[in-house]
Amino acid sequence: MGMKFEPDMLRAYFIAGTQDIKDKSKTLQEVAKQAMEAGITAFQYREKGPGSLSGSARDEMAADLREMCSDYEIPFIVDDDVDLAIKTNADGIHVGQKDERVTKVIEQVGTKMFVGLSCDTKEQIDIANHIDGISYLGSGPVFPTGSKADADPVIGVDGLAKLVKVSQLPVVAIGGITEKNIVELPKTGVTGVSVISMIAQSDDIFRTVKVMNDTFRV
Ligand code: TZP
Ligand code: MG
Repeated sequence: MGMKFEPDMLRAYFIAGTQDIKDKSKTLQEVAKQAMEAGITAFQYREKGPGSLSGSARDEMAADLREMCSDYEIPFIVDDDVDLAIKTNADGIHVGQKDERVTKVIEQVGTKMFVGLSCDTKEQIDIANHIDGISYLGSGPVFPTGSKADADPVIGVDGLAKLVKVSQLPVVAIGGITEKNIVELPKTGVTGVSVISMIAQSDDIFRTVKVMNDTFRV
């Protein structure tokens, strides 16, 4: 049984896989550890796309990151892969609209972990509102992103605010969030932000994570 979901976990949510570390003098473990030291509130392991690991290399990376999250007492969340999530005793699993259908994932993970779902339209949120077992929604991309080749169209700050209004679940913003544009997000009603490049390519992870926490601290 993993950590129980708390909306606070969405405040400074870091998503990363090996492919997101562009400066190859650093490892994902090193970047993730700095982010944890700096105070991220959740970590999602998303090993996907060109430059990503597979097989036993991925399993070993997942095990390392899982252990680090336990040490720092933040949830370890796995993107998409139910088997990897179960194998690593993840606290949560995040699924997209194109991934295995969320109701099936909820059945598979039972009460072992919490479930997050990506929703970019009002229709998707209307459906999610009626599914038992979803803890939070991720909505975006709010701004143009370079981290996801097949990203859906940008929804913008106003689009995000409209989605938050119809959601009965806490919403975390995603996509193209920077230390500059993050100031536009609290007014939309989101609980926090989830970022890849803002942390993975930061020149000062402590400053970056502080900006995230300061922007959303209640
Ligand atoms: N889903 C929608 S946008 C995105 C994902 C995984 C990428 C977010 O990365 P970044 O670097 O924070 O824009
Ligand atoms: Mg996905």
